[in-house]
Amino acid sequence: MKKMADFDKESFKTEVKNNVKILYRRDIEEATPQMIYQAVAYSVKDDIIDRWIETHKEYKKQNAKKVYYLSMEFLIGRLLGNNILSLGYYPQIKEALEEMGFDMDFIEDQERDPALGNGGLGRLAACFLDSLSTLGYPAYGCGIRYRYGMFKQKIKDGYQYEVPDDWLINGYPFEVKRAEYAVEVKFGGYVRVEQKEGRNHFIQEGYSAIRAVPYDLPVVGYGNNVVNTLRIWDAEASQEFNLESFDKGEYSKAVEQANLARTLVEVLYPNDNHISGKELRLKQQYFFISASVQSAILKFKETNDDIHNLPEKVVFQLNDTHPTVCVAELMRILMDEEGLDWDEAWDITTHSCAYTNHTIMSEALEKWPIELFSRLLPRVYQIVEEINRRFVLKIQELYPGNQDKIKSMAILYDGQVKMAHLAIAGSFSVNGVAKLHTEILKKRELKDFYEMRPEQFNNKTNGITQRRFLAHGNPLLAKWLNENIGEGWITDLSQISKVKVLVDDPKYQQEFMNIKYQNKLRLAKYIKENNGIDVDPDSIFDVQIKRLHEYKRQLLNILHVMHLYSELKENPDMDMYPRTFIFGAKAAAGYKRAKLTIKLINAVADVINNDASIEGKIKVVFIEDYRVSNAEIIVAAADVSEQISTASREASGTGNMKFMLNGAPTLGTMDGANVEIVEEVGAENAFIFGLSADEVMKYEREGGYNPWDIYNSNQNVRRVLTQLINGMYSPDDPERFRDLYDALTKEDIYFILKDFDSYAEAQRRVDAAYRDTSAWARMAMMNTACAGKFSSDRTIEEYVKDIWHLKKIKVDLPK
Ligand code: 26W
Repeated sequence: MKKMADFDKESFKTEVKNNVKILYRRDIEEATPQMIYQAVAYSVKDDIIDRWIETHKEYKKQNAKKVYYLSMEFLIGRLLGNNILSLGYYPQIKEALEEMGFDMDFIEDQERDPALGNGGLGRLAACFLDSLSTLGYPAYGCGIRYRYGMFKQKIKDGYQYEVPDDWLINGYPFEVKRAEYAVEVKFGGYVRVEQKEGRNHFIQEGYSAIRAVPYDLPVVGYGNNVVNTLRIWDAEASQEFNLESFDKGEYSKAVEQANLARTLVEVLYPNDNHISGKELRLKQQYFFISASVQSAILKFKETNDDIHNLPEKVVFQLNDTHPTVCVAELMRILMDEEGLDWDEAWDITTHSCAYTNHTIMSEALEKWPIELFSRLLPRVYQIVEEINRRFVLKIQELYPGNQDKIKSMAILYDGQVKMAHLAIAGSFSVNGVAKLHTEILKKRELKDFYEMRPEQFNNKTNGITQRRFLAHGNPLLAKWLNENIGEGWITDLSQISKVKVLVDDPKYQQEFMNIKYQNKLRLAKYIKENNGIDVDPDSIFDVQIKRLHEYKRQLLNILHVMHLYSELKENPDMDMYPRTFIFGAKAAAGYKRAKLTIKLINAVADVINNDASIEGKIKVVFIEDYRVSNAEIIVAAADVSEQISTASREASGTGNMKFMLNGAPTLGTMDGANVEIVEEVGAENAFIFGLSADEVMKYEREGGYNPWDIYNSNQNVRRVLTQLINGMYSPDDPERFRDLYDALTKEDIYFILKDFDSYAEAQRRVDAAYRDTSAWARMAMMNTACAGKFSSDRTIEEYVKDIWHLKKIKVDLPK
């Protein structure tokens, strides 16, 4: 076995050279940067493998309880840099590469972002895996190996175009194909009932079978030798069945299966907070769930012989409703394959599954037509029917004669399968992702369920991993922290509060702001290279990066920019601190209004950036293809964090936490985790504005408000609205932005006009505050110092304590 404990620079270099030869039949002098990256990655993987093996030996030895984090999305971002950091070799490898004539950042840049997720939910899953490994808890992430991940965004003429993300094109060095763990997943056909030994046996026949083949990715814990597994499933045609079909002359069936295998994992649905209702998506869901549950049970049986003990050794966490079919699939396996009766199986299932809700947006609540569901999953559907029948009986028992309760809680209703209801019925825990969000679930969205079983509900405020978003993304600040408060924060973020004693000291203030400045230079360079725009690093970097959605209100931000610009044009001597408004956002491909908002941002950027008369006081930048890797650069450079969703709509937000940690105060509404951020940092260190969640919800109960009242009474609002339709930002087509105008003036369901004045006023407070250099530095430092709560390590400890009940594992490397 390779010596694992310490790093040997010379043998590393030799290994890299060797890998180039083995992989590409080339000498290192002839290798492309991509080849070097691959060769380095394989060397690093070599080091990981031993730890990976040891970790799993330990799990087996201890017969440890594991969490299976079931998620359709894992937005892991690049792995090379992070893995090296976790192994503790970052400076050594950087040095070794330098000696070989390569720049570490440049090599890291060769890696394609594995973008197997849309946004918050997928990134949270990735942060959770990082924390689970670092804390030493046994865990599997289970997901899908999409052939194409989140699309790449190109901006042409101000419009978004989607380009397929062929992330596997060069091969992905960190994955390991585990063909030996392939399982079969069945779709369609019919169910035949057979009487045997006094009980019914349910046999699915005439189905299409797909081979689910796992690829494992290592999830490397920081400095502790623990390596968990992210298992992503690929689909292959089921060979045996194909031959059989061909024999029987069922050519179409065989071809059908081959096609299904090809299309099944082809692409990630790029919708965030909106269901597409497509058959293929339900297939994806069942595919990865059936495969994951099967493999979890096989693993369980390796070290346990009584299936009744499953809940003591296995917990399935459902990341939103997307994996909810898990409840019925587990029931199917326990009854049809393990031979348990209904009550035993139900008891095991409801002690093994737990559900996290990530959104209250009604468009995102998953429902499947019964016709589709039962055709695709005939046996699973029978089980859902029975779960529903029993669940409805229980409701009737509790609330005799109350039809409304059944209407609002049944799993099958109106010809649909309601996945959230199935998830709640089948889980022992239901959690929201921030305090406010959980309260809204209890009081409004899931009120009836909460009343029925209050003890089932709990809150787990989200978090982020400080290892990616500070240690890796902001190396200068990381170094400064290490020097001034020690390295403890890397694995215990509560220690970052030690920064508090430094916030009033001019020397530290200056150092802190100088680091911010360096990071702004790094971002300015990125923007110059990628957008061709010069930005002033002395201006305020005001950043809004997140998926584009109406409720997140990028439109409010850009309307305010338009307003500022008008003010400046009317009054050229207006005293304003130079500001760079930075946006980054992908819109779902079919989301017209979101795409139009991108066009508007770019149109406004075009006009403003090219108007020499304002002397660069305002710049607007739309960063193309916002993703995890550039997020790390952008977040580190931000002065202001825009978190401006309509109150009550953003379940938590996690970008808000990344900015806070990197010393950017929040400009935001009292929504999602912003509420807790303000609780931690103090209202004086944030810029809060707008309606509260209660106020928004009150308006909503009363049927909304009338935007024309604001139009008529507020000149500033009227001016920017008029600019939307008078061709100021679309001279070639004044009607271009009519849809945005209509959305705002007809209903304004996101309260953009309602919050406009309050937002503009908060922006003036930012402008004023930034001028006091020392006070601003203090505020920025306070944000960093108070971010301790928002580590995903804290979140994971809460999940472990309240839901998962796992034990920490120690992994020692053999000498
Ligand atoms: C079915 C289509 C679909 C796809 C994705 C529906 C819903 C989703 C997700 C729930 C959207 C999402 O990413 N939600 C975000 O989850 C984050 C992690 O908890 C929160 O921080 C965000 O507030 C929430 O919008």
